[in-house]
Amino acid sequence: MRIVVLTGAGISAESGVPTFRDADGLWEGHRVEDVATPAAYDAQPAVVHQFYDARRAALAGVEPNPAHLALARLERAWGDDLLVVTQNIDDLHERAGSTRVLHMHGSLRSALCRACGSRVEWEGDLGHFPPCPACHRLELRPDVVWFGEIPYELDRIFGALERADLFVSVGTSGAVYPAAGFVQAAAAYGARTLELNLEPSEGSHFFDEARHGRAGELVPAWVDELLG
Ligand code: BJW
Repeated sequence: MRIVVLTGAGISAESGVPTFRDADGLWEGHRVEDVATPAAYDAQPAVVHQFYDARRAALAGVEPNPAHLALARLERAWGDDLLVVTQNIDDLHERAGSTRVLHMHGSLRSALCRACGSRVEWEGDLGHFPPCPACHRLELRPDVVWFGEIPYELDRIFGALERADLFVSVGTSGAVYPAAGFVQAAAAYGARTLELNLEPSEGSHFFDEARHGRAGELVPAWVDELLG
């Protein structure tokens, strides 16, 4: 059985990473249009860098939770027939031990050069406009996908959805496309679909089955079920 798991901010919530749209979410303190569009970056690069530099620094203080660890455990048992597609830019799946992870909205652990297009591994801040290691221009921006930009890895993701027997969505509101449409794509290709989320997502009715509760409990229980 080939499985694709889509994860969103809700899977990292119990690690202490704020979600986007919950009451205490990340964008309560930031207007989305101030930080999550290329136009906003052009207008106020220092403000946008400060926001992402703070989120990158905060990664040092958080750990994978039982939901990340359960998906890594599943990968050890399931091998190449499991793919995790995450909308998250944190690195908690990798730190839990998952290796088959696609970051469709980019990563805090890399920087993108607007001059030469290089994606380079990055640990520290970007707000002081450091030179690109490849072309030396001062054009490094956060390597994240903002509204109006094309997400990463779509060919591989849709290829995996086409082959999937089971599609599972964890901790995402279903508010942002194209990820919000993956459930319909997977179903059209013939996969069974399962939602694991704190509450019904915007697309909950598209799933064959939905279980509602905390990812830290639902995901380990689902993995236990699969592994028998
Ligand atoms: C728990 C929990 C716990 C809490 N346990 N659960 C009109 C109609 C349709 C589409 C569009 C439209 N107008 C524009 C568009 C396209 C646009 C879009 O979707 N806009 C919508 C607002 C309508 N999309 C784009 O622009 C995308 N690009 C694109 O479409 O390119 C064109 C194209 C694509 C493909 C083919 C051809 C053309 C790009 C989208 C980029 C999104 N970027 C962001 C920021 C990334 C950087 C950063 O992190 O700052 O990505 S936005 C933000 O939302 C972030 C997230 O990855 C994304 C999704 O959020 P997520 O993960 O779902 O989080 P929340 O907070 O929304 O939900 C958390 C859930 O967890 C909740 O349900 C909670 O209940 C739950 N939860 N605790 C379990 N403990």
